[in-house]
Amino acid sequence: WLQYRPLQNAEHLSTYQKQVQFITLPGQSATSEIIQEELHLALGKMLGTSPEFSNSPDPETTLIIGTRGQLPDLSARVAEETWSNLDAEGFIIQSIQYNGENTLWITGNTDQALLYGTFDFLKLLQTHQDISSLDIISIPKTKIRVLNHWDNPDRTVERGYAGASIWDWHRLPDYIKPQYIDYARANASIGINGTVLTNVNANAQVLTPYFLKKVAALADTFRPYGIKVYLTARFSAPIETGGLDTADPLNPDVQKWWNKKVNEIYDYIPDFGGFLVKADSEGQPGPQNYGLTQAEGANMLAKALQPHQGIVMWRAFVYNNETPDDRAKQAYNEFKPLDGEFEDNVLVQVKNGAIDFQPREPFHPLFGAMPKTPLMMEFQITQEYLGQGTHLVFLGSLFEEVLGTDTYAKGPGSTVAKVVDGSLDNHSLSGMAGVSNIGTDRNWTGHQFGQANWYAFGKLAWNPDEDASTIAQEWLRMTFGNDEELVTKGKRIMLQSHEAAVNYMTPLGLHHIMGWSHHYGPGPWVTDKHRDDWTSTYYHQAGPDGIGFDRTASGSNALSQYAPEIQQQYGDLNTCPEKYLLWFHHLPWDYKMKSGNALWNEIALHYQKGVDQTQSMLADWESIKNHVDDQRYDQVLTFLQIQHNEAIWWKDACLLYFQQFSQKPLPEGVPQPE
Ligand code: GCW
Repeated sequence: WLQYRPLQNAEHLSTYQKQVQFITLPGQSATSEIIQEELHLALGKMLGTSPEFSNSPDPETTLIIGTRGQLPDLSARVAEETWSNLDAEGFIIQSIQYNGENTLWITGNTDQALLYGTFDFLKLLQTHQDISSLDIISIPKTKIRVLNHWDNPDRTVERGYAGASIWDWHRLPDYIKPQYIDYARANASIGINGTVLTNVNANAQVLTPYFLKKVAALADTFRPYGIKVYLTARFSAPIETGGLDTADPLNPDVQKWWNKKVNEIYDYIPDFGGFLVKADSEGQPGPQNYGLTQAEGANMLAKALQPHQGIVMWRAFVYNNETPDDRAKQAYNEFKPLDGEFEDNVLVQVKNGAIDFQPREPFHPLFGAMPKTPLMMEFQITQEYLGQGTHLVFLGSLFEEVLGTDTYAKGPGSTVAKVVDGSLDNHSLSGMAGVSNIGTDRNWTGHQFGQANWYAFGKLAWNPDEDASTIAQEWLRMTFGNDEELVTKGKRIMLQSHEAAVNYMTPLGLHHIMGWSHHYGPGPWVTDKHRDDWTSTYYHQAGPDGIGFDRTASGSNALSQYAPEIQQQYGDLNTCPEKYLLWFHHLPWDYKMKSGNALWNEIALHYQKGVDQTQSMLADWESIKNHVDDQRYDQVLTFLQIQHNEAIWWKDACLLYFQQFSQKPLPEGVPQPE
């Protein structure tokens, strides 16, 4: 999206050229240099101009980019309260009269804010907006906006579908690949201010000096872009790399070891962000090994980081596959009682849903349930359960749906977004994490449209209330151009793509019926063949009597973990949104849906609809062929064809499998699989 496509004869060309002719940029920092370079690149490519830069405003100035401190005479134009609200990252873009000229002013309290403002200004030009009278104030609503790389030290990427890890550990610290710079530019342009470089499942070697030197080189590269680095910390590191015989968080030697380790990290990286931890989950060690709570584990690391202002992002993805209880309930049961017990520099990082990044899940019941603890959202940008590297699924819609849902934690209007941005419970620490889909693939994300998911994540982390449709449109304009037909059709493809995937994979609240372990393609017959608690019907519970997971009081009662309003709404078949029906209810095959159709028929029609939607996505893409360059056109086309064929595969496989229980014919309009 930083393509800076030439405007050629576009309507605004001459206005833009005039507005950027003389730029005042008083800053001297590395970040100021980046601003200047970005403007050179962007304005040269888009407008064919090479602006003149000066350090202080002169009479000809048309664009001023400076902080409050750098421009004392201008700063009085902004109210004291606004300056304070802007904090370190918020920016203003304003049209002003200056020396009798129509001048644009980009300002904020720091050079970092100016960089964000500059990218936003360039977005306005890229998307052909009127810039004659601007009055924009943009302040991020969350503090920590991070990518989570599931990148291993050997450069494999867990659930990565875009090639190897971009971190070329072997050549670091001496060789800084140009991709790192572009990575930093792309992230800064959407407000991402941190990156966890390593996989939550990675071993402890990432905390050894051998790696820390390399991490420091990346931190130095990213610093002027406002991006901090973080690392994953394996709980058993004191044993694995420290020579201790325990990792018990209450053992003073263990605490000492971590204090020392953290001090050492800060010697390498003075502004190190902190740790992301996966504990007591899927084989990872944790405080449970010592009979202790998640809070006791997190607090030990938090204490080590406190002197350096570092944070701990402690994942709530804690579950035990040997527990016969509903997996969807386990994180809540583990964490809810610990509310108030975490140190101030701990965020609990919660996946959007209680199972695992399914095509659609109701929001995680922890949101709204731990008012004394800052809860960080964890979205998955990489499409583990959503067609991986070949299906076009715009996740802006999924993120928007989750963030916009009301938890009722403090009455109506207590949306997940408000929990996450800290406003519901007055937390100053807040954040959003996105599991990265970036790799060494030439187009960064494997699928061209995977970039849109990275983009949407950044935008929604900055402002969790932004709408997916605006984001899609912006991204299309910057990535493919401003042709109206292209934008209209491209948007139509993107905005129906998530619903399409839900339809052809897991309609009406079905979940986790993907192929075992790899999670690609259908596999309702095998849920997890290595876990005896998860039988072949664990998640969908299909049998002759019907289908769906009863999570009401007559079943696992996971529903009781939500606020009473949600319990009532989702618990009652008349009001439960049909998109969550089989998540919460087990129903007979002939259960009558709102449409009047029997459940079996409705399931079949949803699968068919998903197939039809992929067909129309394909047709829309074909119809905009002449607006897209051949290379990108052909790749997306091929992937859409794969997606369409695989939607049929999903439909046929799931319907044939479920039909053995329903014993019913397919409804009209749904062809019998061959
Ligand atoms: O769903 C699972 C994934 C694992 C992942 C885990 C997690 C990083 O299949 O690959 O491990 O989630 O989020 O920890």
